[in-house]
Amino acid sequence: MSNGYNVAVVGATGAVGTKMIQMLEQTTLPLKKVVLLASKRSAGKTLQFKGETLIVEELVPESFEGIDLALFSAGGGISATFAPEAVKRGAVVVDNTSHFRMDPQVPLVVPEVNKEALKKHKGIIANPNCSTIQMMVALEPIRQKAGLDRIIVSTYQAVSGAGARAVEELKREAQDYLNGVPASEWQAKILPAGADKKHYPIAFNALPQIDKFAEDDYTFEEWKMVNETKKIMEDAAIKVAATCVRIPVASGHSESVYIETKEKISVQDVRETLASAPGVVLEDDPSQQVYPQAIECVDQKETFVGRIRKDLDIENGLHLWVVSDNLLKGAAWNSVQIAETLHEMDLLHI
Ligand code: NAP
Ligand code: 3JN
Repeated sequence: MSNGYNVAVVGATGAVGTKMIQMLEQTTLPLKKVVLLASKRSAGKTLQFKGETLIVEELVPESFEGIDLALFSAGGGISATFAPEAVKRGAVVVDNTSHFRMDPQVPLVVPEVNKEALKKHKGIIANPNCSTIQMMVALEPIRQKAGLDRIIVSTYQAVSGAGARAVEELKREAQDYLNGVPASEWQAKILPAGADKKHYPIAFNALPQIDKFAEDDYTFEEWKMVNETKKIMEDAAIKVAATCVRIPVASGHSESVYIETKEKISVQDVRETLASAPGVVLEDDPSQQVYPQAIECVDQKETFVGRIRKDLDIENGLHLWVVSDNLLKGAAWNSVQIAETLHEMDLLHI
């Protein structure tokens, strides 16, 4: 970097990419140039950056000539092909897809939790899955205090996690409902998983399937939460199980998280710990009906935690409600925050 970084956004027209642009507008990183990349379909479209009109370019390997930092969110296949091309040309890649997440050579980073892992990067850094990120931000401070033996999480995930077309699908179905069209006539094409055989309505529904089914009747989204948690926390022994559910919310993932700590910790201690934890906003006052809500976390960078209470039967068991903007902390903000952290640690180079 001479007088600012040249940054490429891959997948700039997508649900995550457009938020990446917003986060770059607010970043503390010194920027020289921002290059917006997408498929041939979107080449020539224009997008605004800090009041300037930028033209979207078609992604090709040469797009990365002179680029210092490349933020990828155009799907795993695109990252597999083009992230190495970017690194070859001297760029550091922060990848939002699952493609490199479990690669032992690639740090998987939530800055509030494991920024030290960045020191080992070899050009590519992986951004975890959105559902994992917010859970890590909420649980790491508790783990530091009392250890963590077990996590059982049920997610309530917003449709924007499945991309811009899924949001359109929710809006279309909601409009059909208001127009009196019976649900059997709605045209579900994307959810629960674009690549799967069957599609079901999401409006006024809850779908206990995110991504396709993998081993043991868990979905890939559920396995991501299990495997990524173990990698980020560097604890292969931690017990994790997840049930991931799509609900008709546009943005903001909510999670019901049950944990068993290794040591006893009071609810008051958990509240105090979380009140001062990085990236966490404590919203927990049942007497005043105060708790985190998806609608209120939209466009916020923090992770909101409430409904903290003891399990009724298990001595070291606790329940929490964890909410965050899936497109910001779950994706675009975590990526830009990784880049800012790399810069602060003088690691934004290969
Ligand atoms: P989206 O709204 O469907 O956007 C997809 C983006 O990828 C668009 O900009 C699209 O450009 C671009 N793209 C598609 N094919 C391309 C190609 N052949 N070459 C270049 N660009 C191409 O999807 P999204 O929700 O933003 O998600 C994108 C990816 O981000 C996902 O596949 C996933 O891997 C990752 N993601 C991660 C998280 C997380 O949990 N951290 C959350 C959501 C998504 P066009 O306009 O040209 O089609
Ligand atoms: O569905 C959600 O709420 C999060 C989706 C994330 C996602 C969507 C498509 C492909 C991912 C991801 O980040 O794990 C991927 C992927 O890259 O595998």
